Amino acid sequence: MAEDYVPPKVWTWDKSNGGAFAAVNRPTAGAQREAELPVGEHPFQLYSLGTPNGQKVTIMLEELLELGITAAEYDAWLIKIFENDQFGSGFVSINPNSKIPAMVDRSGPEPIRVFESGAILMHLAEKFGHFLPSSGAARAEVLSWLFWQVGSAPFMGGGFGHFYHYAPFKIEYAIDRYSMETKRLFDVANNRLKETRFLGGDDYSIADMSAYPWLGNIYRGEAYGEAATFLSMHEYEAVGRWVAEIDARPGVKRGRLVNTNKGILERHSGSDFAALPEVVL
Ligand SMILES: N[C@@H](CCC(=O)N[C@@H](CS)C(=O)NCC(=O)O)C(=O)O
Repeated sequence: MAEDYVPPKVWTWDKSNGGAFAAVNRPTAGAQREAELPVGEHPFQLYSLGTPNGQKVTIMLEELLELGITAAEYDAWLIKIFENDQFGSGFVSINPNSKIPAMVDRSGPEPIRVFESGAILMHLAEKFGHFLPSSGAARAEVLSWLFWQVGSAPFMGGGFGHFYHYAPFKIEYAIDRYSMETKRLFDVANNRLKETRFLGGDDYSIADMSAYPWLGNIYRGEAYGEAATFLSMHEYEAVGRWVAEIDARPGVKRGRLVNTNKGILERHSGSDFAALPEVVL
C-alpha cells in the first residue's frame, strides 16, 4: 500500500489483491452456480457456519430448546464460505446477500426465508415469545442494543479484524481508525454493563445473544490473533463479567459448538452433542 496511491477515475476489480478473502469477495451479487440446499426434518432449517454471526442464531435456538421448546428443533447445515457455498443458487434464493446465517422457517403452511442475523433473532423471539419484551420501553431498549450490535459488527470485523489480522500488509491508518472504533464500541458496552446486568436491562435477551459472540471472542483472545492484548481488553471489566456469565449458560455452550470443527460440523439432533467430550461442552 503506497501512501501516494491516487484512486483512478473509475475503480476496476483487481482479482489478485492477495487478501485472505480474495477468492471469495467480488463486486457483484447473485448465484454463481446451481446448487440445491438440503432440507432436514425439523421446523427450522439453518444454513450457516460457526462464526460470531452464525453463533448468534445457534445460541438462540439452543436457548429456546433449553427452555423445553421442542418446536424450536432445527437442522444446522454447514455453509463453507471459503469454498463459496454462499453463492450456490439455493443459498442465494434464501439470502440474496450471500452471507451466513440464513434460515428457512418451515413450521407453517408456507416456508418463510429469513436472512440477516438480527432479523433471524427477532423472528424466533417473536415466534416463541422469549428473549424480547413484547412492548414498551423494555422492548425498545432490547431492539436498540440489538441494532447497535448489528450495525457496529462490520467496524469490528470488516474494519479492525480485517486490517489488523487478515490484510496481506499492515496499513497504520486503517488499523488506527478501526482500533479506535472497536475500543469505543467496547467502552459503550462496558459503560452500559456497569449499570445493568444485561445489555437490554435486567433480563438476558436477543441483544446479548447478538453482541456476545463478537465481544466475547475478542475479550477472551479468541479472535484476530493478539487482538485482546492489542486492544487492552483488561480495561473492560464489566464486559468481562457479562461474558463470563453468558459463557456459563448451557444453551450458549452448545450454540457456540454448532457448525464448527471444534464442535459439530452439522447439527440435526440434540444427541449430536453427545459425541463431544465433557471438557468441550
Ligand atoms: N449483516 C450480516 C452479516 C453476515 C456476515 O458477514 N456473514 C459472513 C460470515 S460472518 C459471511 O457469510 N461472509 C461470506 C462472504 O462475505 O462471502 C448478518 O448479521 O447476518
